[in-house]
Amino acid sequence: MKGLTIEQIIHYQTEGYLIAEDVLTEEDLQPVINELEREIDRRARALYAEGKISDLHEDESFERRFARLYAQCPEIGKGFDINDYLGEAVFRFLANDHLLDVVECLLGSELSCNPIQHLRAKLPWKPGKDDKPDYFQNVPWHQDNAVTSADSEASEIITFWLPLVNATAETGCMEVMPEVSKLGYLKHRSEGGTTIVPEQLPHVQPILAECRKGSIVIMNKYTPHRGTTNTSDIVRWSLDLRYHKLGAPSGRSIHPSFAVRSTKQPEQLLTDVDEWRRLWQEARNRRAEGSLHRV
Ligand SMILES: O=C(O)CCC(=O)C(=O)O
Ligand SMILES: [Fe+2]
Repeated sequence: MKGLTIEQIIHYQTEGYLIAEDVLTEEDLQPVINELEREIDRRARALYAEGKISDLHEDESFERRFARLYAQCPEIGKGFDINDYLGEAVFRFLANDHLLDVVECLLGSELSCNPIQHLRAKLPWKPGKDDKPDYFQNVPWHQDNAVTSADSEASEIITFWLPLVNATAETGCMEVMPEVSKLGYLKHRSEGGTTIVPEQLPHVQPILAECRKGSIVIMNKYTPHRGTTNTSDIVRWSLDLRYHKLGAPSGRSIHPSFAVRSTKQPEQLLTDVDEWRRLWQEARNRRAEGSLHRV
């Protein structure tokens, strides 16, 4: 099945979210996982050489190794986001055909990759072990619209959240509020992590959006959602990507958007990873990071 069925599209339009099952194959995801494994290994060796970790855990799986290394030195997670390490496999994945066939069903054939995108390694967390789970890994109730600039008010920016391991109640998945997106933007506050103000948080039974590896949780920019904690002993790796129509404001114009699919202007497509890296480098050189949230 290419893209989404009409029933899935209607579900997304009415509920404000959709769990699209089995969109991505092993072949789609493995290059990204391989790249992350190489990056984890590179970081581990650098920290080992500096004497900051004593055990490389070379034989641990993708699902466990990062947690073992992090426990020895949290610095391993520093600057480990899509736009920081700028890996080629992730860049190629941003234009993955199976993924874009789904995006196209909701946004049409002229597509831009939105620069608000993250790689998350949600670490195992046991209640009582630490005071509070990390905010970036356990985001509270919010709408993604809260982290975009006002010039993108009219842009349809859609979130595609996909795990690289099975995301369950135990490993940590998304919780979403169905239908609430119809209310539009709710007021947020930024203290303690960008979140909907308690007075405006709707009293709606949330859906636990468990999502197997290969499936995707799709949400619109007004869908309230949060991340649940990871109480398992594996790392819940995920990517959250966003797309919008080519030419529409991205909500973060100081960072690079780029064309990933276009029948009208195919010459606009960005396929050169070095150009993508250059665009980010350029943006980084001029950005005033202080005003940005990471949700
Ligand atoms: O991965 C998570 O736990 C939260 C992700 C999120 O808020 C998003 O993808 O917009
Ligand atoms: Fe979000």
